[in-house]
Amino acid sequence: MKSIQALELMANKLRVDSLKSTTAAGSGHPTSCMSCAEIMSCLFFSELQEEDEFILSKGHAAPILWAAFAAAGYIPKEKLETLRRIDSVLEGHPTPRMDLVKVAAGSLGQGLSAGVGMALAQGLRTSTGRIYVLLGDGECAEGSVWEAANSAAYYMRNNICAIIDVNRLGQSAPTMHQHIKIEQEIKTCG
Ligand SMILES: Cc1ncc(C[n+]2csc(CCOP(=O)(O)OP(=O)(O)O)c2C)c(N)n1
Repeated sequence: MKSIQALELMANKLRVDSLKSTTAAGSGHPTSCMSCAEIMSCLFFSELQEEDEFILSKGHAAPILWAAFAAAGYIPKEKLETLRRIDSVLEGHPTPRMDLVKVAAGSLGQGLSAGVGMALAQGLRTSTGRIYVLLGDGECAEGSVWEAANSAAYYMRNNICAIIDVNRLGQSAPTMHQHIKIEQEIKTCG
């Protein structure tokens, strides 16, 4: 496990690499990468084990997933510059065209459902691996997220971990709850 300081440095490296690749591509969602840099750094360089799986449900943040794979040594760093090129497997959203990706993501609200399926399959294989799913807070407005959460609870899977990047923003406006504390919200609603 790396030190907190090393994880902080790694988060910033992932930010820089995401900015560089989206700048080279001339498109993408760099700010969605910026807000989840610490989460990605801690997952990839402290938490994930050999048998674990990771699903980037907020798939538009793919540049930081590619940056994490490069930093972990799975793909050459130079390849990051090929983001979104027609002949590159580093697409704007993750797809299994890139062999480290198991689940296509980008249509928001679907990653947790896929993760629950994978968690059930891990259980059948008696694997000790866990499934980690990273969602956006705007994405959580999708009802399918909560149906998946209910399924996970129903089947009592304890090998799935959903992480929400609460950056307060959706695509074009703040999210419904932003950073407001629940108690405050209840008070406002009377
Ligand atoms: C089903 C679906 N609807 C709409 C979109 C378009 N879209 C792309 S990013 C985005 C905002 C996502 O916000 P959030 O989940 O909070 O992620 P952030 O980028 O803030 O981390 C939307 C609506 C989509 N990709 N999928």
